[in-house]
Amino acid sequence: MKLSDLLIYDKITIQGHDNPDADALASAYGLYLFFKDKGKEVRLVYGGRNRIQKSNLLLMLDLFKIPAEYINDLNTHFEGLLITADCQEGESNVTKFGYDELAIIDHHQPAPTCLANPGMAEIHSDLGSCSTLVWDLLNDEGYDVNANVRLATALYYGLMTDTGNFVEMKHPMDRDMLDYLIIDKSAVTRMVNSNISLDELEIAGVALIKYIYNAAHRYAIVHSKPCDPNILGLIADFLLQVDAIDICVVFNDTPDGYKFSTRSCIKEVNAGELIASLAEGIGNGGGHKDKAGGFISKEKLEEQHEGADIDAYIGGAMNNYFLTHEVIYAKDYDIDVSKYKRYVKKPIVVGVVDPEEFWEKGTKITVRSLEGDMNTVIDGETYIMIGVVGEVYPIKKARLDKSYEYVDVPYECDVQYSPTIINRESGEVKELKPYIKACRSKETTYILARELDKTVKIFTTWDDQNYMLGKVHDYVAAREEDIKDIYVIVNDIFHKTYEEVK
Ligand SMILES: [Mn+2]
Repeated sequence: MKLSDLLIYDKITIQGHDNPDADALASAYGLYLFFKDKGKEVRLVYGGRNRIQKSNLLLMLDLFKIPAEYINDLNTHFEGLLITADCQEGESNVTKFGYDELAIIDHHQPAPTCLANPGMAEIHSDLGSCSTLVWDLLNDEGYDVNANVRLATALYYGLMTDTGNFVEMKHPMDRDMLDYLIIDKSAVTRMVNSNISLDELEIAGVALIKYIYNAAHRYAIVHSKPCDPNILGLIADFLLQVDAIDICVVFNDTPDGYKFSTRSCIKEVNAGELIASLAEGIGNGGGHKDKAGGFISKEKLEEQHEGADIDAYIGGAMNNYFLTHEVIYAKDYDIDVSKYKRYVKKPIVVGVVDPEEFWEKGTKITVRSLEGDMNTVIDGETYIMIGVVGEVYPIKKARLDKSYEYVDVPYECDVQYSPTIINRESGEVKELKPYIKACRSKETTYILARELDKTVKIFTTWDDQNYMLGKVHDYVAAREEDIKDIYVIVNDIFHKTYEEVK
């Protein structure tokens, strides 16, 4: 669905969820301004038991002139189109009003109760905020949010509060928006300094004394009462400063599930990987190695772990996480060769880009892909390689020339987010795709590998600070010439790239 598809309606109402947070207000406001600009009769509304009371949100409404109306008459009927923003009509945190037509713009999990027909919904649950989604939809319409500093700052604040001050962002588009926005910093500072209400101070205080502690693995779990998502991050940051706590998992109830913040200060546990693992198959999670966030859907938890309440599930999943993860430090580890088979690399086609085609030597660049950001400098030596599943990594020119040859076939790779290259000095962004050349390995590479029957974390000989995660059915591999060079190859890449030597 595009926003311009909705221009057939003359009367448009945008509804945020009850008890709206900064992201609901910002994303609804972006939509409000767009349709207002197109000459539509627009309203921005929310329902629920209470009017907005939190001081940062009242300040936000005032600073950015957001015309949010509180509607408590349940018989209200909105003529024309109703758009629910940062929420889905049909869910319990969305007051039911009347409407003629319905559209949905949201970044939560698609709810089974969602009433919109698919052609009238944009739901992207991998985005950090609904503000990001609205920014993207506005971009597609050629609507520049930076032309209005109030809107740009509101969207920034929406992403900021939904991702624990940006540390829990997990999609490259969130970063794209953050790089793009030109904001009023003093407005953000004012809102940040009226962030916690007295009620929330109490919620955080109660949460902190009700922790569950595991002494063997030095982690704490906290199930907080419902509060703003950014309060979870504050609780988690505080817990991590305790000397006996290395890892913490903090969560609370939302209408459709549970929102999480995780923290870790030890290299053996990556906070982003931990929450992704806890939420696997029943939600999503990601972020950084020290701070991350995620979500578990109530519906899916019930479906896949029948009868489990969230506390029992998290307790069990944390226990399991530490029991089933083996840590390997490659430099002190000898593989048991008898358990490994010999494989040879297939002559597969990968993509390569010379960054000097974009900017001159010495330019600091970021290559952004679905997997995250890779920072490097254009030095005439380092090229960018794009692997079989769209993964991006640097390769030295000497190694490229020695091991690969260019081939005259079109480079094809189907990925959900097309990798971009960003000039960190000028901010200019370009898509990598048109510049990718196909090349093929010309060496015969042999490895020893075995399929994993349990999860491993490998600290390789070239990076002893960050582990590579190998899950069940992935492969642990060692180069035949140097069997200390141990690493993980994920299952689908392994089967596309290697074949057994019989
Ligand atoms: Mn949101």
